Amino acid sequence: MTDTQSAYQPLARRLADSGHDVAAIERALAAFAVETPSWGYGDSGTRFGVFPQPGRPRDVFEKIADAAEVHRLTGTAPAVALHFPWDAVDDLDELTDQLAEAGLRAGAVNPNLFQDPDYKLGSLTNPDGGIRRKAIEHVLECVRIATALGSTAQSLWLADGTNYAGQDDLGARRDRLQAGVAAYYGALPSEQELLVEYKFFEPAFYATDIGDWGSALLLCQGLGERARVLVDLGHHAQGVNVEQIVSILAREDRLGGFHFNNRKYADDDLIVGSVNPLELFLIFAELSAGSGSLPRLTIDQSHNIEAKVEAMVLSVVNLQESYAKSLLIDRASLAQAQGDGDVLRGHELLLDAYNTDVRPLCAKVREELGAAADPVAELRASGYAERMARERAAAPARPGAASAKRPTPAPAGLGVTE
Ligand SMILES: [Mn+2]
Repeated sequence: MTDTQSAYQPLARRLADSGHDVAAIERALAAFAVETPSWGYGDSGTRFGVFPQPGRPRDVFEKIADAAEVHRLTGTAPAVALHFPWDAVDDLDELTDQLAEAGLRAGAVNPNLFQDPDYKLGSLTNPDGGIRRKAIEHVLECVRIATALGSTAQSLWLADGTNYAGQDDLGARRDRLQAGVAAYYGALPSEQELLVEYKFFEPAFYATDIGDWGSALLLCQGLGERARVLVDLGHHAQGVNVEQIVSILAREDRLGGFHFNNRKYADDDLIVGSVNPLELFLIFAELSAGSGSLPRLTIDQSHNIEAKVEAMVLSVVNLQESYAKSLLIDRASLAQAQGDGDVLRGHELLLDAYNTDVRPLCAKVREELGAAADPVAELRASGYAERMARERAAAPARPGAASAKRPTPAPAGLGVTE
């Protein structure tokens, strides 16, 4: 018996004895899919500094190779979210081919409306009509790129906002915002949806134009049914109940997806589940409660000191385990306890699922997918990071692709991630 089997069998027996359909849970886990972000593989840091890592990808093709390694190890990361112009290439067909060869697909396309010096006072909400038109041109270009790559979503994070009361007219900015996103939404082919992300502060420090889930939801409701809200776990004030936001948006059929990361203080972009694994579980508890169909699940991390591929693998594993735990919630007993007004029985049932060690179950499903029982250990044993460091140091960068390094030099901009 392998290590995986000897740990799995008693767990599976225990789950079956307590009434769980273990085969159905394993099917759901096998179908679970996460998008990893191209920008999470390259060098990034804080506004204080960036620590270049050996073997870091220099362009989107090398980022795709890293993403393929994450998928090989986890069996659960088949798509790569892309960001333009950071991932710009001369030939989009070449990018499509590279994704296919790597066994991956294009995830959401993310426009960049925060880095151009013209956007100092905003992009879609800028008081200058010429700059607003430039911003709209860029998002329309992203629609064309997504169409060429077969991507099915635009993922909009707008850094726009003001730093001082009186800097601009808040109502007029809202009007400009609505006009801008209407132009964006109106250009989408039917297979693409628009995901609208919100963030309460940074880089704007007084009033962010899409600052919370309510203003994002109102915007989406004004656009049409293919506009949905994207929840980034790092974009709320301390103590906000994110799982309740998830529940409300799902109820309204406006939950478009997630940017998973974790925070302790602000938008820290740390490894998923590293700070508050219970919050992550409670979010999955909401997602698993309904029809069972999941929205788009994307990782949004910017690693500073940690090894990038390893950090991404760990995040995917943490997502798998959190989702697996949410599938173990005894929903019938939970409904019974809630109906009875038994305050702590419901809480206890959630904690029963949360405290179950699902690692053997996830390992077994990963092995059946042809991935690794222990992805982090296998990554380390494989020597992938060292091999990339050698090969990429020896090989010239590929022509026709933008540099993986964010084009703004430190210190400006590097602390800003969406
Ligand atoms: Mn984000």
